[in-house]
Amino acid sequence: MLRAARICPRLARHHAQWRSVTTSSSIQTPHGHLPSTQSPIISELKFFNSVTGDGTQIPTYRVLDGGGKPIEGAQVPELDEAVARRMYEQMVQLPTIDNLMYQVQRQGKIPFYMTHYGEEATLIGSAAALALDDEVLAQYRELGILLWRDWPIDALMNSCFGNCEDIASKGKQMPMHIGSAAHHFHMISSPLATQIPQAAGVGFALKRDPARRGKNCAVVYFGEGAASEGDFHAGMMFASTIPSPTLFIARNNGFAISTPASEQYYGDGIAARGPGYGVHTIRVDGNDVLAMYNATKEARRLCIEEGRGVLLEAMSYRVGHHSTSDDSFAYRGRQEVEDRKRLDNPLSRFRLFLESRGWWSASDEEELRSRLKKDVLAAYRRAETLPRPPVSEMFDTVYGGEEPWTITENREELKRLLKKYGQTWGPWQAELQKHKGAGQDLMGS
Ligand SMILES: Cc1ncc(C[n+]2csc(CCOP(=O)(O)OP(=O)(O)O)c2C)c(N)n1
Ligand SMILES: [Mg+2]
Repeated sequence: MLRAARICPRLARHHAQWRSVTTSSSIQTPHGHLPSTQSPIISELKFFNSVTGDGTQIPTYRVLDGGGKPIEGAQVPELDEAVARRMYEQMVQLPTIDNLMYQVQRQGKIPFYMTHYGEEATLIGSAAALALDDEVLAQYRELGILLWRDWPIDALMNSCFGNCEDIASKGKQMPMHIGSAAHHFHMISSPLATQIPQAAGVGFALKRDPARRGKNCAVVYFGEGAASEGDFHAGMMFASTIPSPTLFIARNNGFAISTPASEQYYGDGIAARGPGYGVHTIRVDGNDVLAMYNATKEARRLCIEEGRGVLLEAMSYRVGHHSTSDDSFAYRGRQEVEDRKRLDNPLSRFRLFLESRGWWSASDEEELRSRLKKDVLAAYRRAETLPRPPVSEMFDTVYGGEEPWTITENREELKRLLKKYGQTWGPWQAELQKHKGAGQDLMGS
């Protein structure tokens, strides 16, 4: 009473109205008198801090053990031999490309590269479970998805070198900022997590499109570090409140450059956040390609059938440095990395499984490795010798539609400078020779 007497008249009026509504016999709420929740009423004063109910961590779904044997009760997916072999081949292709491109960057031939070591199963297991025309919005460490969709290695090399055959960006993007509209893989952009709310929008667009509704979903990949951005929450919120078939795949590889995952969250990883948004959620052993395959397939089914978001957290370990701009031994021990590689290697786990089925042999392995090496090397050599795009290309297709005046001014300015210095100043002369047309497309016009 005392308290009621102290509150302002407007609030007192509100309280009186509220009392009359909640005591009215016409209101039938099954759980008492709380208008915005179906929550049961209890008398025990109790806080909670776990989504499992009993305080334990969210479990991790797994099919194969470390020796490639199905664990008790696990459902092995019905993959035929050809698909299973292709999955393994694609997994091996990733480190083959990474080994070469890392060296190529070290030789100064490309400015940047990012490896996928340790995440081969996360990438190929999920890629194989998606439809080829599901819309993928990725972060930057997801080359495996595009390769699974038959994006040629030549295309990757051309984009790393930014040469005249780099179809997607004509040399405008950094290496590993890949994309291909034909492969339903949206162009990577550097600012972390921007792809997450965009994916919820793409999912919504799919839902509105009669030709794709119930057929496709949007799939967004992001690291556990990116999940600390506000955009993660915005994306989850969109997909949950404006329901859209959006599959969120968090690659929890333990690091965001030098920040360990333990400093990225205090709760139970990324998966614990899903139920907060009313989103179906699963945590998966990301080093187990069959677990990733099964979980992604089911997540995709849920997404499409219910037209709602689903969250999958793939647990793995980033074996490589963050990128060629990073030396991870400045913040983690060499031994830790060696131990992880030895104890839980996604490639050898799957290879042992294939061998146990009689689907793989030592000679298959030898043949594969030498074939992949040859193919990757050939693509690299081709890309390295191709010239850069004509200089004027850098201003084209930056924006769709009408060209903004800033681009027009930039082009005119460069034309003026090239005319002044392009044929007399050594460094510019040398740079121009690397471009198709040696700058004549601008200087001559
Ligand atoms: C908004 C924004 N902040 C910071 C960066 C710099 N940055 C690039 S990658 C990265 C770490 C991301 O880690 P994670 O999301 O876990 O992905 P991983 O590299 O482990 O695959 C950071 C901080 C950025 N690109 N964008
Ligand atoms: Mg990470």
